[in-house]
Amino acid sequence: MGVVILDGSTVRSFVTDEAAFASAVEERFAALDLNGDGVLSRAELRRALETFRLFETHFGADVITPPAEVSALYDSIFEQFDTDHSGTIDRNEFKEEMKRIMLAIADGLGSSPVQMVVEDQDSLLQKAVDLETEKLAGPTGSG
Ligand SMILES: [Ca+2]
Repeated sequence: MGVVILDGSTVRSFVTDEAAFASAVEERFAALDLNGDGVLSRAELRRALETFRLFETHFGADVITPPAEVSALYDSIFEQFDTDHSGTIDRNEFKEEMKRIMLAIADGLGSSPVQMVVEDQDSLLQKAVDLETEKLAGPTGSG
């Protein structure tokens, strides 16, 4: 867990860097695909969302969301990912939806830098910051 400072343009330039974004999403997908069958099931997505601590962030730590409501939220998020309604999320669906989410985050951040707590070194926001740092370091920062 660490604190990163980023604004909308950090996130946006990460998402529009096709190669960097694709490889970060691919890594994320592989980590979430617990049984390695190449698609994400409802249970796998739910576990991922629990890891993101999405609801705590959105609703505040003090608010206890009723379990039925949480299940409904997980279901509705799953439906957003599963655009062809096959009952599973494939790599492409995952990538497209993550792109949409990241761009929504970018819009929300706007141009004023904010501090965010990143729970997980592998998070996409952390990768966005890493990429920007690399770019600022310039071509001399080969690695
Ligand atoms: Ca799977």
